[in-house]
Amino acid sequence: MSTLNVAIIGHNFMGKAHSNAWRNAGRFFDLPTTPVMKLACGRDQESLKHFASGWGWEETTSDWRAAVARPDIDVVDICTPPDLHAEIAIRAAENGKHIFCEKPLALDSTQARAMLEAAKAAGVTHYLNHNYRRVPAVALAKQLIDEGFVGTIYHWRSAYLQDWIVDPSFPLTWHLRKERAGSGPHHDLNSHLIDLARYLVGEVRTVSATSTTFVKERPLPGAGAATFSAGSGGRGELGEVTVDDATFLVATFDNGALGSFDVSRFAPGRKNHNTFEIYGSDGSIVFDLERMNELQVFSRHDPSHAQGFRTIIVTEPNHPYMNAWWPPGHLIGYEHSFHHAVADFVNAVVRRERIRPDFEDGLRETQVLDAALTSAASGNRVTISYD
Ligand code: SOE
Repeated sequence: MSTLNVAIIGHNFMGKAHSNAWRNAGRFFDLPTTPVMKLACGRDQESLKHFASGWGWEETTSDWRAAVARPDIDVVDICTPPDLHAEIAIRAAENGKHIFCEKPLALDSTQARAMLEAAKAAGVTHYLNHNYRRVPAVALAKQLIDEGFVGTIYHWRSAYLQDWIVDPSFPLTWHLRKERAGSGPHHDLNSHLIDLARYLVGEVRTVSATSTTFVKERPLPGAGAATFSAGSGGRGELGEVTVDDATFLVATFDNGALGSFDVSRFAPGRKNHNTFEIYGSDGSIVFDLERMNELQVFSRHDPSHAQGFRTIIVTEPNHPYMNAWWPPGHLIGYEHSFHHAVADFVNAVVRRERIRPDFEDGLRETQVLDAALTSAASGNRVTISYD
């Protein structure tokens, strides 16, 4: 397989981040085959053609069903809002395409299970792009945990806070409608935290969640309403917000640890504040995406007069992924985690190996998301039975 022809569906923020990675990952990582940016698919033809020419996609189409059926396409990259993920992924699998899908996997567990079953039946590679697993500092945290640095894990404390929706004049985009997004920051951001918790701590067994919606009506979006900036651009009419604006949950893990997950897009000053703290019998690890090249660690085995949190600058060549980039101290950014995902995905496709997180991880993550929604609605703690 000398090339992998890629079709991307969706061309906004994630479309750009993925395009950058498809175009450049092979320049920094020795890939066993060359990804070809073959086909870009979207609804707005003018912006699609601008996107395709800017990023180097060879062709464009408005027909995703035809795109995923083309015999010359090997990989389908799904960058649409979550409500389209299931139909596209299942159709792509049925056509024998490998699938690179943005998070969250699906609107609910029923969709997630159907996606997993279709991908397994087709024998294709299926990847769920929780890119933060592939931030070097996060991958180093995993390495340290596996080496026993923290020992038995007692606590997982996490938060994912942003502020781009706090302005009541922000329009009613798809992110604020349940039928499009599944939920608000719960699907958007807790999906990331749950994936990181599963990666670093283990399976979640029970959840107790509380949600609220602060702004219950918003201006309907005008044409091309900006996704992440305030200002309505709307037509003056108001529409109902049908998702949470914030969800806080407490969880227990199979390994006995206790966890907390706080997500909100109403936290002024928090721009992309994805943070976790892990406390164990032997030590602690703390990560903050807004300082993504750093990892804070504490070891109880340091000499007592020298104990304290210390900062690791995660840019050494022996740190995960970093030997592909720059000399120590030369920091990398958000976009590099997508390069790492594309490189690992291409290797998994060629080697016919599982890449994590995949749709099975996505199903379990969605079962946690669903359980939390059930808990928030009932006020009761919910136990998850992964069947
Ligand atoms: C918006 O909350 C968003 O773009 C998420 O959808 C992404 O998954 C996250 O990485 C950055 O913020």
